[in-house]
Amino acid sequence: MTSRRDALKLAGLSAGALALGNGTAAASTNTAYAYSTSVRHKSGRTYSPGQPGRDYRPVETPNGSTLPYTVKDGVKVFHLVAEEVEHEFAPGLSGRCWGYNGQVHGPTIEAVEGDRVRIYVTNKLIAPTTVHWHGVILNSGMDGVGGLNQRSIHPGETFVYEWTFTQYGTFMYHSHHDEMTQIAMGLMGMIVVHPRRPSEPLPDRDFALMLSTWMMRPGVRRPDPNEMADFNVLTINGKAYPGTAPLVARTGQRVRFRIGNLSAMHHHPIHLHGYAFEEIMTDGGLVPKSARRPETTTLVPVGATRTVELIADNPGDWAMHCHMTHHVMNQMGHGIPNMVGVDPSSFDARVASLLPAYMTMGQDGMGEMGVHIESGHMRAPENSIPMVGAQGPHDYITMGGMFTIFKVRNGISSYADPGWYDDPLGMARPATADELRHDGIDAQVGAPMTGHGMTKMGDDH
Ligand SMILES: [Cu+2]
Repeated sequence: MTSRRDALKLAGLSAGALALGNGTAAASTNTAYAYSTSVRHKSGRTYSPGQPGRDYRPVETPNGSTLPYTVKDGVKVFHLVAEEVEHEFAPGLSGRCWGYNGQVHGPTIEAVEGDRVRIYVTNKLIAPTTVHWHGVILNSGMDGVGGLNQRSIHPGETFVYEWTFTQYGTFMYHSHHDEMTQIAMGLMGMIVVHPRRPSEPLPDRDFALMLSTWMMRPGVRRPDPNEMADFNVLTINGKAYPGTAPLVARTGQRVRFRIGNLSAMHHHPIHLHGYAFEEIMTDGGLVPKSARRPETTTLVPVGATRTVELIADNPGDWAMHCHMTHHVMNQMGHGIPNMVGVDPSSFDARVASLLPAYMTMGQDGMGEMGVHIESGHMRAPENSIPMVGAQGPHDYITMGGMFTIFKVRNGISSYADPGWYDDPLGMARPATADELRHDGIDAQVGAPMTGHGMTKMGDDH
């Protein structure tokens, strides 16, 4: 399909694009690819560009978007712009991050197996960068590792990458220059490639979810890339709960979650309530049917994607979250002493003479902190969301971070947030005296709830 003339045209295009940048040195070294690759799939077939609706049902990126493209001479042309982005993690906390096309993280790149893609990358950052196409099998010169596969894209330059997708699945893209800084600042996104001839039933709802971790020191607007272990903002598609959009499906639909993880050092066991799902794909490819097993939690290691699927046959509001308990907290300080079971009243009274609004937090655990902060009893530093969750339909939801809600409803025609679920089958509630008597339950059993097991502050034991 690609003639010598087309190849020359490709070369001409890329040289033109490179000339847009500040540097011209790359032009002579990076145009060779146009001759060395063809528009043909590894099967030997040539495909026309995959079209949404005809060849695939588009994926949805909650709190994000899909990167638009144009088609030029049978090639899908995309443009990524790496730039600084003012990003809101959740109401009350925003930061100056790095992202693509005005977003943290970058938009999802979507294509179809056999598609030839050309991706321009413009660097509007203050530092050099590159883009690596994680999990995508392509020729070495397009792999995007700074120094190894190409020279870095300097500020102001536009580079061009081009290849044919010979596989399908869920992949990622991220900076591969000064990864420690640039990934910590947010330079990443998802890649979804649909099969040309699907061997699996097509999902009705298909969600792309990128997990990442940040250190946002209270009062500071820059994520801290130097942090190695202590991350206090944990996000799905760049959002910490209650900033995460709900995942909405209609009862009976086949639902797919494509979960990628580019955290600095944390693997995330993503747990879904109300369902067992099957892990059908990794970034390495399809899991053979005989190797799939039902799970309620899928461990998504750093630098990997896990794709799981279920039939949404259980209506309700279902928590979907990382099961690392500190990963469903917002901006918790981990350096504070353990206050559980400590009665701070005498200490509080003494401090109150100096600081009238002072309150020691944590004697009953951390659950009440978000309520105190939202109700104004406790003031949080500016631009911070310490321990904040959200008001739920029945009480305060004491979760933040890597938490979202899978909302399954009967007969809905819109995927807008349907509000809270009113369960017709009943809900947990206080037991009545009649019920306790009927079933022979002694509610007075056990340790008294106050005064026992509390340590007075200042005691040594
Ligand atoms: Cu986690």
